[in-house]
Amino acid sequence: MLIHLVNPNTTRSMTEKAALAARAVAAPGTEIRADESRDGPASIEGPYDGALAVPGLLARIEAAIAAGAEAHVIACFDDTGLDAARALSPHPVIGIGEAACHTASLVADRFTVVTTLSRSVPTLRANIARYGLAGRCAAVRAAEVPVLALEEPGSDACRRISAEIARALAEDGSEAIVLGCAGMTDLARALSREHGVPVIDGVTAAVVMAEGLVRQGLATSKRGGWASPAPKAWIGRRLDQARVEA
Ligand code: 5HY
Repeated sequence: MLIHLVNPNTTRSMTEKAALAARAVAAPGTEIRADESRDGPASIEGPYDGALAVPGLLARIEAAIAAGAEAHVIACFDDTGLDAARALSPHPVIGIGEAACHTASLVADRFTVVTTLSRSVPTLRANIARYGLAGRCAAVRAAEVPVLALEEPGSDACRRISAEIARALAEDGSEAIVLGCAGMTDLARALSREHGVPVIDGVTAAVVMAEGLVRQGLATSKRGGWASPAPKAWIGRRLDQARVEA
């Protein structure tokens, strides 16, 4: 089985970190092919970055379909471009945010999401409501850590995230924590040991869900909003189509 893991931001080190986590949980017969957008922001922090990241993401989805991918994992906790990618691809598309929150709901009655910056919170809250999990998510908290601080060796990002988890467990009535950024994927096990609760990483959750859908022979229904894109007149440059590599 070939699963495409795509980072919608343009930071290669974050892609590689997510790919490592994906390969650690993938079944023996699963190949993970990881890439990142080639046109867009270095990190996604809020709706403006999220909107600008979508065309570059779709170009990578298109290229992966041509390369034989059987499912896609969008490795950004905002589930950037998830609906558009589900319309574009005939294969299952899983966002790490949706996967992580559903996984948390299977191991805890209430969970708290700990993400990076406050500007990311409204998008995550809206997604969680759309996924039907608002009643299970006690809070979405920001550790006030910029996304790219997670890529800086020696930053205090992990300490700040751990402190926010401690506050969540003390104040939210939560029984599990969801890490609200793909860049946190390498912190889940240590934070779970430190705090004694399940700490869910979306990359891991999404990969096993993608494998499960492929094994069941399931893919996105094309009857409604995720119907394949209709041909359309266009004016201006397109960044959503994979460039033919020179
Ligand atoms: C992510 N941004 O997972 C999100 C997290 C956030 O570039 N990768 C990003 O802060 O919204």
